[in-house]
Formats: sequence, structure tokens, C-alpha cells
Amino acid sequence: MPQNPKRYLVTAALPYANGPIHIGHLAGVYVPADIYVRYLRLRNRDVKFICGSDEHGVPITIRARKEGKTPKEIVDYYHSLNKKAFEDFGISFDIYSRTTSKVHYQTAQEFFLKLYNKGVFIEKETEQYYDPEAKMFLADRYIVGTCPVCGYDKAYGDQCEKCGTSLSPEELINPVSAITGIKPIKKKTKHWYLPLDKYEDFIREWIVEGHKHDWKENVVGQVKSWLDVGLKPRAVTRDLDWGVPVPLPEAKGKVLYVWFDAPIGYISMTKELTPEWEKYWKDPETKLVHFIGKDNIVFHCIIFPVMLKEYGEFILPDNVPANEFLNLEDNKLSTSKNWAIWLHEYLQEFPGKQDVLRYALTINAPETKDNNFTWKDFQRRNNKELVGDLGNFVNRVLVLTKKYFDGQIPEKNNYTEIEKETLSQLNSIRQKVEQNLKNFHFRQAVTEAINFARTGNKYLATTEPWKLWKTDKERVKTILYLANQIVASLSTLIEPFLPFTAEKIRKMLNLDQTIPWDDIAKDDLLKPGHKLGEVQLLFEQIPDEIIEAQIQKLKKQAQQNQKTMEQNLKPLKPEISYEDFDRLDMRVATIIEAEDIPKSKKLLKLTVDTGLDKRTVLAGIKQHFKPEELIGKKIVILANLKPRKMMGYLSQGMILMANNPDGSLSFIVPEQDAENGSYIS
Ligand code: B3M
Ligand code: ZN
Repeated sequence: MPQNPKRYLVTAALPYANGPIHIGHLAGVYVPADIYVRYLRLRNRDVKFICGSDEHGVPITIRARKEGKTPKEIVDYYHSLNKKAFEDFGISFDIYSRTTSKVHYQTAQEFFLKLYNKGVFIEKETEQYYDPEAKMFLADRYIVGTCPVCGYDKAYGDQCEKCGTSLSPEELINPVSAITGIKPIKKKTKHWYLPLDKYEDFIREWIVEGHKHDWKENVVGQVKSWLDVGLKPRAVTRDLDWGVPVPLPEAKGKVLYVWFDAPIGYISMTKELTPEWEKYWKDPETKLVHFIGKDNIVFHCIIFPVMLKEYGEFILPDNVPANEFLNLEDNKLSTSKNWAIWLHEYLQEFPGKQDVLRYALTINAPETKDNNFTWKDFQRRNNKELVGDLGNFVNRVLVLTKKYFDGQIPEKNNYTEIEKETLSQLNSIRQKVEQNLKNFHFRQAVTEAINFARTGNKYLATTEPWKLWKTDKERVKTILYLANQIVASLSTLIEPFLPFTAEKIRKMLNLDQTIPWDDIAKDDLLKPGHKLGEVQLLFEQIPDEIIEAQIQKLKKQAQQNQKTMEQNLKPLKPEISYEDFDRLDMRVATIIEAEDIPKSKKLLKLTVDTGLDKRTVLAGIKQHFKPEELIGKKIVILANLKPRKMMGYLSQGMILMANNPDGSLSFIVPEQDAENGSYIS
């Protein structure tokens, strides 16, 4: 790739629309990507920044099932929530679309067909894991078991989150269904496979050999270790009812694997953005960069590139600067354990302080290893670096200019050694910022940007204009002239990292245009006589109480979580006699019909075969199960409960269920050999 490519296409991993965005997502993917893109824009590069919701795949359907909602309801909700959170934090996508768009369906299907017609896929009918109770094949996250590589016992059917290995369900040791917890059986089904093993040489040459010096070590290292183990053909279709339908007549009820369709989302979203999308994807003079977290490396460095290469025409990524993970107060961020700082909540509690979080996350970015976010560090960085170094410098300069020169930039006189020295230092800092940005070293880049302000502070502290004002006004003019130029430079230099602050500085300087990047560290950006705007504080001290409150809130969140888990286990009921128990007539039965009662929010109408009779039972399980998945299910029923009229039907009995602490329900299922009518004792 030439030093200056004609254009850039920057993508940020498409977040699953199954939950809100937290600081880990921002730190690992979206803030670094945004910094990079803002920098390119400031350099007048032609760049498009693509992102959107990943709306398919098992994470979505699992969430929907848990909440008793449809997948569509889930993705609609989280798509708008996340879109807004990104906007609020100044993540400046050119488009934030979704993989349920029409364009995406067409693009993904066309992509599949092209590879299909080229004979790229292997078509195979195999036995796959099937959950006879849930009546579905168990792909991806619907199946869990022990990772054959690292031994982690909660690995998913598509990937082990501990060691990152990409897996297929057959490789799991002791697999169980994530839906019912039962041991799955095997059932025949047909799928299409991408024979990754054929591309080992291509990947090795391209990444392990070709990019060993310019890609991050962790990325090349991961790719290399997968190649060393050997790649296997990977199914790109699934037996699911949520996804992009496989565009073949013989593939009814099958959809594309989410990791087949999602990266194509980058292409379809570019299409939605611009009619010129092809030059961003097909001209070799485009530099394509994927920002992702480390768990997505295999998909962006192996599977998607193989797809692109086989399709032909497309360029391959020029870099994939994947980050490691961010921890929170020394513990793994976790949505399910509520151990996280959610963006929308942060904004409620720290309104207007988006840049403080952007800063704390950038300076702690998990670039080369997992890193930690703590509230104490957040406070220190705000109080010392943002208030103390950056804010203080800008404020001092502007306030002094107001005081001595009525808010106008003074004329300068001759520079002395210190001015020359300061300017040369600023120049070299600017180069360091550039160098680090180009190489995706954002922590170092932002550190240097703050050093720019520190250099300004040092200049003021050494020259002490406030001491000279009485005796040498001409000298003070020169000092504040230069100090204002440094502030002007800062308004552009910090823009990629702290866009809201940059805007505030421009306003205070009364600039109607952004200072061009190439002018940073020049000393003629503001002309003598130029009038400044209103001065306001850029940052404010965050006191201990506020930080303490956040730490307490997190602790509470964790405790609350623990408690609900425990509290939801109901205390033991008072003792009963055997006679009491014996009055209950519980029988093995089979559900033979199940239908919705449209008027009711909770109830399904079931017909059960109790061995003695066939009867109607109404069950409050609508939010947890679909009628069609119940038919044929063996259950236990309390058969001598007094019949009750509900919603116009007579309910004769009650189905026994386990009420789980998380609010979900599970059936009490007799073994397959228990017969209808058998009584429970
Ligand atoms: N939806 C993000 C994740 O693994 C995944 C990225 C898709 S990028 C094409 O959480
Ligand atoms: Zn593993």
C-alpha cells in the first residue's frame, strides 16, 4: 500500500443488537476507530466510516426467548438505543445501518450465490446436534460444552471465548443444549461449507509472512496459531428461522450463518451510504481497515478475507488493529452480571462529560494487553491531566488575554530563545502524534497531545507574564501572542480524541473554521487584533464523593445481582404430612395440542393426554414458549386440581414447572420411558 492511499474505508465491528453498549466496547473498538477517522478527515483524506447493528445470530434469538419477545422487537429496541449512544459520544460514523435492511439481504444472498455458482462450497449432509425437546438444531451459542483446546467448560458451539478458538459443535466435549440443558441427539441435515483448509497457504503468505511487521503482534500471533493447528471447513448455513434465508430452493428453513452475513454488512452499508461504494471496495488504492475486538480476529482475518478473495474483485484489509479487552475495577466486564458502565447511564450521571470518558478510555486502551478501568484512575486523569494540564493552560491564556488586552490577540515582538525552543518542541510533538496515529498507537498519541498543552504550560510557568505586566508590557504581548497560537493549535490537535472540547476551544477562540491539521504548531494562526469569544471552563474537578458514589453503585449492582439470584430461590414452605402429599394426584402426560389465546398475554391453551383422558389445561407460559415447540412434549400434570374457568375455557389441572431464579421457566420432564397416566409418588 502506498504511503498515501487514494481513499480509506474504515469499519468498526457491528455490535449485536442484543444489549446496550458499555465502556468495554467503546475502549476496544469505537473510540480508537473514531480517533483514526477524525484524524484522516482533518488531513482531508477521502474516508468513509462504516458501522451498524448486527441483527442476526443466536445471541439475538436467545435474548428474545429469555425476554419473551420476538427477535425483531429486540433488534429494533437495541438498534435505536445503541445508535443514539454512539451519537452522544461523538462516534462519527458516516452510516450506522442494520443487517435487517433490504439492501443487506440482497447483498448477502447475492454474495452466497456467487460463491455457490463458482463451486466454492462443499455441500454435505451430516448428523448434527439436535434438541428433541426444543425441536431444533443446536448451532453456535445454542450449544455449550468443554473447549477441546483450552478446557474451558462454557465454550460455545461456534467459539471458545476463553482462548478465541473458532469451533464447531462437533468439537465440543460433553455438549449440552443451551436451551433445555439436555444432552442433544444427532439428526441429519444438509449444509454448505467453506473449505477453509484450502486457504491456509494464502492466509499464511498474506498475514503471517506479509504483515508480520506492520500488523499488531497479537493479531498475527493468533492467526499463526490457528494455522499451526490447521483450519477446517466451516458451515456457512444454519437451521434457524432468524437470519438471511439461504437463496436456494432446496434450502427451505435455512439461513446464512451470522458470521457469513455480518461482514458482508460492511459492504451493504457502504452501498447504502454512497452510489460510489464500489471504488471503496474494489479499487486497490483504497486502504481498508477493520477495527475489532480480539474475539473477532478469526472472522476478519480468515473467514471474511477468504470470502472476499473467492468472490474476486474485492480488496483485502490493509490492517486489522484488534484490541484486547478492558476490565472494570479488576473484574471482567459482564453484561449478565451487570458489571459494566453503560453509556446511557454514564451520560445521565456525567452530563456533558463525554470527552472525559473518551480520554480515560483512550489512555487506558487495551492495545497490547488486557487493561483496567477504575473510577479512581478516571478521577485522577480528569483532575490532573484534563483540568490540570489541558484545561488550566487554555484557561490561563484566555483569561490573561482578556485581562491585559481586552480579549484581543496582541502584536508580537522579537522571539527569544525560549519561544524558538518551545516552537520546535511543539513541532516535534505534533510529528509524534501523527506517527502514533498512523500506527494505531492511540494511547501514546493522546499522551503526546496532552504534552502539547504541558509544553504550553511550561512556557507560561517559565516566562511568568503575570510578573512582567507591570514592568515589561511589550514582552507580555509576545508571550500571550504565542500562547494563544498554541491554544489554536490545540483546538485541532485534540479534535480526534476530544471532539467536544475541541469545539469548545474553537468557540472560545471565536474561530468559525477548524485550523487545518498541517498548520498545527505554526505561530500565525490567530492574527493580532483577532477578538476572542466568551471564556468558559473546559473541565471541572471531580470530587471524591462523586467517585465514591460510582464505586458504591457498582458494588451495589454486583450485590443486587447476587441477591436477586439468591432471593429468587423461595424459602422452604412449612412442613406437611405424607397424607397431605398423597392428596396430590400427579401424572405423566403428553402435550398433544397447543394454541395461542390471542386475548391473553400469558396463557396458552394446551390439550394433554393424561393416559386417563384428553383434557384442556391453560398454562401461563406464553412469554416463554411458542405453541409449536410444545407439541409432543412429555410433562407432569397435577391432575386433581379443581377445574377453573379462565378466558372462557375450563382449565383442568396444572402443569408442573421449575421457576428459575432468573425468571425463566423450565418444564419438569419425565424420562422418555415414563408412560402417560403413570402416577408420581
Ligand atoms: N457482532 C460483535 C461481537 O462479536 C459481532 C461483530 C460482527 S462484525 C462483522 O460481539
Ligand atoms: Zn478454549
